[in-house]
Amino acid sequence: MRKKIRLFIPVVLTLLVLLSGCSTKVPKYQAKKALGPQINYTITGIDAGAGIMASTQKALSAYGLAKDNWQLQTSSTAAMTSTLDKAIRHKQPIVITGWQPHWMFTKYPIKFLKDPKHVYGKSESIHTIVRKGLKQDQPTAYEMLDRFYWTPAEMSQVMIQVNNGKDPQKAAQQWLKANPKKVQQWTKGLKKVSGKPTLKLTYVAWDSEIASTNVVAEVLRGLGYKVTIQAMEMQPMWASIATNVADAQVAAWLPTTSAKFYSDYKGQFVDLGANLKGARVGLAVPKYMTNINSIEDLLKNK
Ligand code: PBE
Repeated sequence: MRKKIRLFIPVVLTLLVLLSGCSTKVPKYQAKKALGPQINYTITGIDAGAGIMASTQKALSAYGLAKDNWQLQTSSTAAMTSTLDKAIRHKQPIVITGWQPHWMFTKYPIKFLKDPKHVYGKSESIHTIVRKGLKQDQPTAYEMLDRFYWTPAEMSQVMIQVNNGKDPQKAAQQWLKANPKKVQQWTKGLKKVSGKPTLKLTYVAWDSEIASTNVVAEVLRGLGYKVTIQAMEMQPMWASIATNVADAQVAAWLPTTSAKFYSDYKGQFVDLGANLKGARVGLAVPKYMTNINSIEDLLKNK
C-alpha cells in the first residue's frame, strides 16, 4: 500500500503541472487577428546597454509603434533566446531583437522583418578598435589585429561549438587548428615577440564577441604575448580603449549599432576597419508568422 502511494504522488504532481501549464498557455499565433494584443504589444529584447536596444527604441518612434502602445522589454540574450525557444515550440507569436551572425538563425526558423526606414542600417560590419599608441608599442600585435578578418560562416563555426557547451578558449584553439590557412594569413611574416609582453582585450559577452575575442587572443598568444580577455558592458569597453586601460577590442558593430560610442569616443581610439562584413541587426519573428514581414506590419491598423 505504502509503495503504491509513493508512486502515486509523483504521478499526480506531474499531471497537475501539465494541466496548469495547459491552462496558462499563450494561444498559438492567430494570423487573422491583430498581432499587438496577442503579445501585449511587447518586443522581447536583450540587455539594456546593447546597440540593438537603442536602435529598437528609435524604431518604435520612427514607425509610430510607441504611439500604438508597443514597448520594448529589456532582458538578456539568454532569456530572450529561451523565450523564443518556448514560443516556437508552441507556435506562439513573438517579436524579438535579432542579429546575425548568431546561432538563433540556424537553430530556429526565424526571419528578419523588413526595415524600409533603415533604422537598423542596411548592413553592419564588425570593426577592430585599438588604443592609440599600440602601433608604436606593440607593432606585431597591431599588425595581426589589423589583418584579422573572417566571414560570418567562420565565426558561426566557433559560436555553435560554444553554444553546444564547449569552453570558448578550447573552441577557438580547435577552430584555429582546423583553419591553418587563416592563421597563416593573419600572422605571415610576423616574428614571435620575446619577453612575454602583456596585452588586454576587452569585449561584451555576446556570443559573436566571445568567439572572435577568443580566436584573436589565441593567435596573439601564439605570437608570444600574454593575453588577458575581460568581459564588460559596452560603454566601459569603449572607455577601456579610450583610456589605454585595454589594448584592443574586436566588438564594434558599425556604422549603426555602436554609433553612440563611436562618436562619444571619437579621436580617442584607432579604427582598424572591418574584421567581419555582412552582419545584420533588426527585429525578427518566427517564419510561421506569415502575415508579418515588415516592421510596419506590427501596427494595429495594418
Ligand atoms: N548585438 C550583438 C550587439 C552587438 C553584437 C547586436 C547584440 C548590440 O550592441 O546590439
